[in-house]
Order: sequence, then structure tokens, then C-alpha cells
Amino acid sequence: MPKRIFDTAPRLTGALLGLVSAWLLVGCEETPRNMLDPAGDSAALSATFFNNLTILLSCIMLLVAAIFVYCLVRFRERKGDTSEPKQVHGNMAMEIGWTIVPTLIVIAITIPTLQAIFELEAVPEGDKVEIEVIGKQWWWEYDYINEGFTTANEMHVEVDTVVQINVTSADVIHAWWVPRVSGKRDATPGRIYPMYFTPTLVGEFDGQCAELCGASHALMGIKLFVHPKEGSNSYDEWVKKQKAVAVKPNTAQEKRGLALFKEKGCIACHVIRGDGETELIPRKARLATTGPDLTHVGSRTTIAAATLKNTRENLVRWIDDPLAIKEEAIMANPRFNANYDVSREEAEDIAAVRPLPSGPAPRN
Ligand code: HEC
Ligand SMILES: [Cu+2]
Repeated sequence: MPKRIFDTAPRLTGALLGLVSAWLLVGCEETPRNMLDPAGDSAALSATFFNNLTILLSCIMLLVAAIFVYCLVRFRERKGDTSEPKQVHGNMAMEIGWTIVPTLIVIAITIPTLQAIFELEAVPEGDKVEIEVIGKQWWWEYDYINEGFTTANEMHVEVDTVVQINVTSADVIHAWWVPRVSGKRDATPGRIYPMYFTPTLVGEFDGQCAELCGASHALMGIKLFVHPKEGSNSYDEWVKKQKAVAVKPNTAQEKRGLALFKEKGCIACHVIRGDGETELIPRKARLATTGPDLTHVGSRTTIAAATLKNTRENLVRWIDDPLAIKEEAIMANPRFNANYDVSREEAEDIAAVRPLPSGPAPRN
């Protein structure tokens, strides 16, 4: 027996060291999806609520543990003492006490919970940025209905301005969630659920589909860009660029690319506003559009729902073989699009189409 313990000791030490170093590493890592580091009103509300609850429950736990330890010591078996401990069964004061105290605790938790729920559900006053959010396997469509354009995966909003998102789904249930800024909202087919939040910090925030939705659920990311109210990087400037139609192609390669875009059937699922062939789709039909609006795909920092950085090389890789990057990606999923066939050279021509970028093009 002792020998076996001796054998496992180094392994145990190794495992412990591993755990400790993993914990230390996590401590060093940036935590872009940390809901306890809020950058929006509704996330702040959740974080405060979570912190208060943790404090309350920790106090209760410490109190219970203290009483427990006290009892262990105070009422321990003493040598030679064989008498029965004092029996408390049916003690009215204790019965009432341990009925009332937990009830009070539950009430103390319920009241702020209900307050928070009503606060989150209330329709805020004032100007709003209103965006229709449609979850699709495995990306997000954003329709800026008042502005008249559509974009994907990367949502842009204005700091200190109420955002109203109307969330729905075109296929299965997804959930839209940017933990540092907002709560979660389910995207359910046939339903439109609104959610309101006000971002309070300028910056870039990461999110994630929070409802298991199929093979590439883990690759259904979100980015939320919160713009300042003024300056060259303001929300209004971004809107202005997105409203513009795509620039006409110039070079021979760009022209080849755009021709291929039509020949290869890309226009069955994608829109490029202003290319004369694929025009803005009426709102009603948007649920049925399969792929992201590509008018200003070049202005996004990532493609395929925050899966790849938006570089020329990655765009080529994606167009060449989407399935190698995202399992069952609808774009080339044999069940939906059995004939997807684009060579590396063709992908390079298509990725060169210059109308795609708008604003500071992040491609290299
Ligand atoms: C059957 C529909 C379909 C066809 C046809 C199709 N795509 Fe797609 N495409 C999609 C879907 C769906 C996505 C989103 C994939 C994801 O993120 O899961 C997508 C994503 C993209 C993206 C990334 C956009 C972004 O913002 O993330 C590009 C670029 C793209 N497609 C280009 C093309 C090109 C070029 C063709 C033609 C060779 C093409 N697509 C054909 C459905 C299609
Ligand atoms: Cu999803």
C-alpha cells in the first residue's frame, strides 16, 4: 500500500502544478467576454446583481460554516460522558426560526431580481439605434432598417445611445450575446424578441452565439463596435460609408472576379449593392437570404462570423474551401449547395473585387 501512494505522489504533484499554472495563465489572459467587467448598462446591472448575490451568499455560507465548526467543537463527544445530548425535536422557537430566516433570504433575493427584470424589459426613452438581428447557421445578419442597409456579424452602434435589437432566427434557435455590454437574447424562428441596451464605453467587444445550434455553433462569433458620437470614427461616419453602394470594379482581375461572382452562383446567396445585378433585397425576403450582404465585406475586421481575420489571404482560403474552415458551412454544404466548386485561382480573382471594401480596408 505505501508503495502505491509513493508511486502516485509525483503524478499528483504534477497534476496540481498543472492546475496551478493553468489558473495563473488564465489570470494573465485577457478576458474579452468577462460579464463582470461591464461596458454597457444592462451588463452592469447583471454584474452588480451577481456581485451582490455572491456577497450575500458568501456571508450565509461563512455563518453556516462558523456555526457548524462551533457545534463540532462545543458538542464533541467527551471521555466518560455517556449521557444523551439535549433533545430539541419540536422546539417551537427553532422551528419558527429556520422557517422564517430562509424565507427572508428568498425575499431578499426575489425583490431585486424582479426589479432588475422590469428594468431590463422597460422600453427606454429617447433616440434609438434599431437593428433587426437574424440568426442564421452560422452567422448573424444585421438589418439597419431605418438606414436601409444590411451587414453581418460585426454590429456597430453609438456610445451612450440606446440600442434596440429585434432578434429572430431563420433556422434553428440561436442566442445573441455580447457579455460585456448586454444580456442574452434568444433568436427563435417565427418570433421577434426585442432587447435594449446602452453601451457606455467606446471600443470593440466580443460576443458569441449562446445557444447550441449545430456543427459550427462554436464558430458563430459576434463583434460589437461602439463608436464615439463625434469625430472621424463616429457612428454617423460609419453609417455614411455603409449606405454607399459598392464601387465599380476597375482592373482586369477585378472584372474577372465580379464575372466569376455571377457565374459561380454566389449571387444566389449574396448581395452586392450597386453591381447592377444583385440589389438590396426587400425586407420581407431577408429571412430567406442565405449568405451575408457582401457590399462592404471589406470594411469588416473578420469574416465567417469572427472566425478568420479579414485578410486577402483568408478571404481566398474561405472562398476556395469554406468547409475546411467551418464544418458544414452552408456556403458549400453538400446538402444545400452540392455544386460548390471554386479553384484557388478563381478564389483569388473574386477576392480581388475592389467594390467590396469600404472605409479603412483591413485587408493586406
Ligand atoms: C448556398 C449559399 C451560398 C453560396 C452559393 C455562396 N455563399 Fe458565400 N456564404 C454563405 C453563407 C451561409 C455564409 C456565412 C458562412 C458562415 O459564416 O457560417 C457565406 C459567407 C461568405 C463570405 C464571408 C462573409 C462575411 O462577412 O463573413 C464571403 C466573402 C463569401 N461567402 C463569398 C462567396 C463567394 C465568392 C461565393 C461564390 C463563389 C459564395 N460566397 C457562394 C452562403 C453562400
Ligand atoms: Cu447559433
